[in-house]
Formats: sequence, structure tokens, C-alpha cells
Amino acid sequence: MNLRRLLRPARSRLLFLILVVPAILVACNEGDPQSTFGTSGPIADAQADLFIFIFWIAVVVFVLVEGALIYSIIRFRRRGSDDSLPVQVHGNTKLEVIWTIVPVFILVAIAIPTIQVIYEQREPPTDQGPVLEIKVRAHQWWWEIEYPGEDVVTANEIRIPVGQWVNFTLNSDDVIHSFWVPKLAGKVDIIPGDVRQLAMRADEVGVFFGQCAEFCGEAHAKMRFRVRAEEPEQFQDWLDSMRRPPVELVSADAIAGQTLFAQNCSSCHSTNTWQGPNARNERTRLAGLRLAFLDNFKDTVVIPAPNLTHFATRDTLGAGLIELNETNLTRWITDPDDVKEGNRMKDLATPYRNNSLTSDDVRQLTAYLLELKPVAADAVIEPDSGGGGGGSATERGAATFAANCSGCHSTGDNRVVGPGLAGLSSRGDDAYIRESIVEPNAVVVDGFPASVMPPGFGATLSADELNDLIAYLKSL
Ligand code: HEC
Ligand code: HEC
Ligand SMILES: [Cu+2]
Repeated sequence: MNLRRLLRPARSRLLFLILVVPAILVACNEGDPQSTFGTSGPIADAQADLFIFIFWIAVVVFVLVEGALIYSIIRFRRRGSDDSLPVQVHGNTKLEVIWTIVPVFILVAIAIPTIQVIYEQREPPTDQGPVLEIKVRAHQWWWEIEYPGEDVVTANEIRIPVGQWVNFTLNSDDVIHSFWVPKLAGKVDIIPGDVRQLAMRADEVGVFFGQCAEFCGEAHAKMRFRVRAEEPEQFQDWLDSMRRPPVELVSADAIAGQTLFAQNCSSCHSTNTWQGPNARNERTRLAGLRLAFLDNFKDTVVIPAPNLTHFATRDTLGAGLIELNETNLTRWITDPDDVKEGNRMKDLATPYRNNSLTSDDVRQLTAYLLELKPVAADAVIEPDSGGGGGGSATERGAATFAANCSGCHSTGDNRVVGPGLAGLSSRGDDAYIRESIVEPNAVVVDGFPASVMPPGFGATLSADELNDLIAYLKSL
């Protein structure tokens, strides 16, 4: 047979390889933010080493088998016009024993280090300093982050100290998600109702990309997050800052935006977990919102939403999707679907259902969120003057109401999340109103879900604030 004709199809194959192989090899670029080769911590290191070990075994097997194949094809090919059959062989015990035993050894050689690594990585080592605990709860399509015992809650951006072991406790609020920070550790699936756990350590300061690696619905591909590893002192400064009050708003837009936020956004988002009781209550609050959603999922107006406390200190928006800046935040508040199709905020939040946000509103809300940052560590913190100082009791009560309650209650007759509060004094006395606020589950209003109204107001509102609030509610 003509050797040139035999090789002709191979030429186009060669061309294909020259074009495609570099494209595939780009995926191995260690500098890529999601590369599993450019590792930055011991867990990912061990996993990458294991992969490389198995890879080289596979290369040796490939070269030997493929070599024998190619050798046989060329050496024993049909030549000229010789039509006689080659020697026929049936069975070769020696060869068969060899090619059964050799793979057994190869598989054992792979199994030993694999099982070793699986067991080593089940938990963070106990002999390498204190382990930082972080709770992560996955939602369609964002991440709730809690530092238990620290009174710190945030969303979508996880800060960790470099060089310290971290133990993530992973949970889901709805469907199956998967937690994955390629440069730090392999992925772990999060099954609702089943608490998972993942150890991790970052050995370099830096920002590491993370993302949900399980198809979890419409916006799955845009369910990302960031892990930022910082020097331990810097990390501690951040934890402390998350417990300090926000700076006073300066621009007129931001001040107007604060009221708009209380009316339109605070039913789902909280901005006040810098106060310990609110931070400790945040999980219960979100669980309540989830119940309200399930209770009435056809026309619910609430759903668990990312915590926005000191939001302006974050780098990203939309669950790690885009950089946080004025242009992007304006885009998000104008139309969240324009940034992230399928997100629940656009579907459920009243202002989008009613199409009621004006461009002025958007500008003011943006200004407000971009001023949400903590006061400096050395700032003198004025003791809380109780409901904003001057004015009459009902005026101070109205301000407390706008900041804490107006997202869920109207002052008229209409239902928002909770009942409209007009005529409340005809439904009960002072003691009833007080109890409704500090212990919402004591009496649950007919036709409304229990455990949705946050139980923490008794702890976060001062006695004066509560009295003023009750005076205001009685005036409705
Ligand atoms: C029905 C509940 C709900 C209401 C009301 C709501 N949001 Fe949201 N919001 C969400 C949810 C859910 C997300 C997460 C979306 C995602 O990433 O998939 C979100 C995300 C955000 C984010 C991005 C947070 C992050 O870390 O990526 C911002 C900013 C935001 N909302 C601002 C607002 C503003 C401003 C309003 C009022 C105009 C508002 N939200 C009203 C549910 C709500
Ligand atoms: C996340 C939504 C939410 C927030 C925020 C909230 N509530 Fe409620 N509230 C509810 C729901 C739901 C009910 C009805 C179920 C129940 O009784 O617990 C309710 C019930 C009440 C009742 C009883 C009403 C009646 O008709 O008898 C009062 C009073 C009340 N809330 C006051 C407040 C005040 C004051 C605040 C702010 C400090 C507040 N709520 C914040 C959801 C909320
Ligand atoms: Cu997911």
C-alpha cells in the first residue's frame, strides 16, 4: 500500500492538534484564578500532587500500550501481495497472567495514597494552632457567611487569616450546591439537611475565586464567591470593624436612600448586624424569611437575602459576579436581572413587581449602600441617644419604625409580610403590643406565618426606644 496515501488524513489531524492542543493546554495555566495547578494551600497541594502522580502512571501505561500497538501495526502490517494468514495464536497463559497482575499492582499503587489523602483531609489537624470556624449556608444563588462566636455575619466574601487552619461547616437552605475554591481545596457537595465539613488553609495572602460547582438552578453559573486571605492582624481588624457602628451618612442622597432602603429593601436585607444581638439573630431572621417564602411561595414578597452590613467594604456584587462600584451597583438596583438573570430579588421584591423605583430612588439607594462602612477604630462612639434624639415620643417612635419595621408592616390596613398596623390599639393594650414586638411567637396573628417576625427586638431596642415605638403604634 502507498505510504503517502496512508498518511494523508493524518496531515489534517496534525493541523487539528497544532491548533487545538495549545487551547487545551491554556487550561493548565497556573496563573488562572481558578486553576487547580497553581495551588496556594496544603489541601489543594496534596490533591494536585495526587493528581500528578496518577497522571504519570497513566502516561507510562499509555506509552507502553500505545507503543506496543503502533509497533505491531507497523511491524506486522500486510506487505505487497502476500495474502497468506500470519501464524494464529490462541491463548498465552504467561501473557494473560502478566496483564492481569500488573494492573492490580497499578490500582493498589493508586489506592494507597488516595485513601491516605482522603483520611488526612477529613478534618483540620489539631496540633497546628487554633482552628477558625466558619459557617457557610448556600442559597439560590448566593452564600451566607457566619463567624460563630464572633458575632460577625456577612455574604459572598469570606475573609480568612493566612497560615491558619479553617474549618468550614457547610449547609444548604434549599437545593444541592457545591462549595469550591479551586486554588485552596477540592469541591464539597452541600446536600440540604446534611451538614458537610471542609478543612482549608491558605499559605499565601491573596484573593481566591470560588464558585458553586453543582447545577442548582437558573443562576447557577453566577453563584460565585471570593476567599480573601489576609495577614492575621488585618483579619482581626476586619472582624473588629464588622462589630463597629456605621459612619454617619454625609450626602443628602445617602440620607434619603436610608429611608428608601427601610421601606423597600429591609424586609429581606439587614444592615444592622454590627450589633451583637442582631448578628446572633440573623440566622433565625433568614430562617423566618425562608418559612414565609415557603408558606406563600406564589406571591411571597420576601426571601432570605445577603446581609448588607458595611456593604461598601466589599469588593464584589451579585455573589462575586462583578466588581462593586457605583456604575455596577446602579445597574444592579435598576434591574438585577440585567446583571444576573433569574435572581430572586428581581422576581420577588415589591419595588420591581410594581416597577416603582425612579432613577432618583436608584441614585439615592446607591449612595446609601456606598456609604455603609464602619467608623474608624479610634472614633469616639456617641452613646445611643435612643431613637434619634429630639422630637416627641411619637416622632422618635416613627423613626425607629422606619428603620426596623417598615419593610414588613404598613401603617395602613394592607398586608405586607406582617399585618397592617392601623388601628392596632383597638386590637390590644400596651402589654399586647409590647409582647408582639419582643416575643412575636407568643401570640401569632391569624392567617400569618409564625417565626417570621424577628425575635430579637427586645434585645436590640433600648427601653426608651420601645416605649416611643409603642406610643407611635398606638397613634396609628
Ligand atoms: C424579596 C427580597 C429582597 C428585597 C425586597 C430586596 N432584595 Fe436585594 N437581594 C435579594 C436576593 C435574594 C439577593 C441575592 C441575589 C443573587 O445574588 O442571586 C439580593 C442581592 C442584593 C445585592 C447584592 C448583594 C451581594 O452581596 O451580592 C444588593 C446590593 C441588593 N440586593 C440591594 C437591594 C436593594 C437596594 C433593595 C431595595 C430596592 C433590595 N435589595 C431589595 C433579595 C431582596
Ligand atoms: C421580617 C418581617 C417583620 C419585621 C421586620 C417586623 N415584623 Fe411585626 N410581624 C411580622 C409578622 C409575619 C407578623 C404576624 C405573625 C405574628 O404575629 O408573629 C407580625 C406581627 C406584628 C404585630 C402584631 C400585629 C397585630 O395585628 O396584632 C405587631 C404589633 C408587630 N408585628 C410589630 C412590629 C414592630 C414594631 C416591628 C419593628 C420593631 C416589627 N413588627 C418588625 C413580620 C415582621
Ligand atoms: Cu449553587
